[in-house]
Amino acid sequence: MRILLIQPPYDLQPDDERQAMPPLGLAYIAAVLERAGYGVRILDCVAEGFQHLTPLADGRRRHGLPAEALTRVIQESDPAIVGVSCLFSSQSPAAHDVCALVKRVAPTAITIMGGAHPSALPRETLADQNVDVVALGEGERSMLRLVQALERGTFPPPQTNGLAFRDGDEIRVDPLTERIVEIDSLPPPARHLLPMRQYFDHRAPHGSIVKRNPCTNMITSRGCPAQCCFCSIHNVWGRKFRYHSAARVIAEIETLIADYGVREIQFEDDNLTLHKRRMEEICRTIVDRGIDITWSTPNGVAVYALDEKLLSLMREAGCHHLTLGIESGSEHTLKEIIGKPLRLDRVQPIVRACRKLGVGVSAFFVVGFPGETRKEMQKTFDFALSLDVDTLNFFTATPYPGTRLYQQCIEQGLIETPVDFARLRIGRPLISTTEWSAQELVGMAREAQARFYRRAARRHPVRFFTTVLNKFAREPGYIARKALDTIFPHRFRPAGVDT
Ligand code: B12
Repeated sequence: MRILLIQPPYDLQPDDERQAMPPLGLAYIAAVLERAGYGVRILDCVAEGFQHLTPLADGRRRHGLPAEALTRVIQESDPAIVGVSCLFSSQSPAAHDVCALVKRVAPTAITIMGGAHPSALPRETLADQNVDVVALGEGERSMLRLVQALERGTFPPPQTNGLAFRDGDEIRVDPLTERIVEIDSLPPPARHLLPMRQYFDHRAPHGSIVKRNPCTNMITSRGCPAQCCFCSIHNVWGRKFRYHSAARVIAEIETLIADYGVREIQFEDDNLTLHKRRMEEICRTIVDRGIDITWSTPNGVAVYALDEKLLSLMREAGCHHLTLGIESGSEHTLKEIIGKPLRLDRVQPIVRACRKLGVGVSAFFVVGFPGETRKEMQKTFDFALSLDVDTLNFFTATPYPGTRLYQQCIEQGLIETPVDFARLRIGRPLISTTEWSAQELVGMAREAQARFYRRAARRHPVRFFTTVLNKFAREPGYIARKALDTIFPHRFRPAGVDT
């Protein structure tokens, strides 16, 4: 059984930075398949086609291998099964194009798509005849079952838990109910199948705050119990927090150092520190063994899962930057609209503790939820600007499929249907209410962001310019746009342009 797993290209908005990092989901799946004796190839179109940008409509660009190069790999691999990852909705046009190409080049191959987007919308995904199967949520077991069944010439597999597929004229969806309880039972991600050297060379990891290279990513837990209305990750992992043991995390770090000379790690967990004792054990072991690693949390950590003692230990264990998902400066919005279990009075002490310890801090805020008033948004801007952080981001609420926000927007007719998934990006507001329009949100967020940049440049010039230079080295166009926005924040661009 020849199996090819593909990370499709990313579709970039006009001023997006290029990013390329190991597709850990495919690497976890490949490891399970290899352990069961199957030969697997992973093709990361983004890393392998890093220099390649194909223009699309609306000024967007497709970043990654062009169709001709992908065709060659499919021909060479002659796969029986092709797994395609579709982590975010905005990647779905590219993921469907990859499936179409597979069906043209290798018509007998079975295509299976997995990731956050198809997990939330299996029926819509299977409306495309080029997709044969959808994996719902974590894909290791479902993929293995599918491969084993196909090898025996059986389809659908006897156990369909976690799979969706066409059955005659019908679409069958069997939601994932049996999640992997002990995730340590999974082998470590098969990084040996990834072009690791290329990720290090491209230097385009998650966000630009990297202290040392080579830098790579890890994920040490699955599931987040919080019920934030805009977050879609429960479609992949569910809400129960499951985690790798401290010993397993340390072993993975040590392997990354030994095999690839890694010096920095970006933890992509949704709630890295939720299990405090585990986090303490990870940090203590790093310190006790003198493991030479620095790390950050670009996907965000929850303020409610941090305290000063833990922060101090994290700092000692190499943590140099934390991104805090605060979301709102209004208690009402946090509690009644978003549903995040965060008390705002906990935020300042955590930010101050980070400053005291020398840990850099970024903060994420989101405005523009249906039901949110201008006054509440103003509270968010004021609160955010009261924090002594290194970087601040104001995103506009984006209705990702499978979230309460998406459901609400569809039910109340707040977004256009059919939804244009390519436009589901955090800086591109789609929602307008009777109180404010999407276009106004862009202006408000941009004005607040500009105030932050101006203040940061005045108060902490060295810190500010180091951050800017860092980004400039990677994407000069991006910095030029941000500079213009800061100098002319009132200049209105059409709605849908990134803030
Ligand atoms: C790192 C990351 C990124 C990286 C890219 C990651 C990569 N190349 O692997 C970057 C920084 C580029 C990124 C960008 C964005 N991201 Co992002 N990202 C993540 C993050 C934090 C971790 C992904 C990860 O490594 N997971 C760990 C691995 C093990 O899990 P996995 O990849 O999901 O794979 C498992 C399953 O999904 C499934 N699976 C996945 N693929 C396949 C394929 C097959 C064949 C099968 C069978 C199964 C399968 O099985 C895997 C193993 O169990 C997730 C949140 C999260 N914790 O997962 C958000 C997440 C995927 N991102 C999200 C979003 C919204 C975005 C953006 C759109 C945000 C924005 N800026 O507007 C952008 C899109 C950029 C673009 N150009 O279009 C959302 C997706 C929601 C949606 N429906 O769109 C998520 C879920 C976050 C959230 N809380 O909602 N992101």
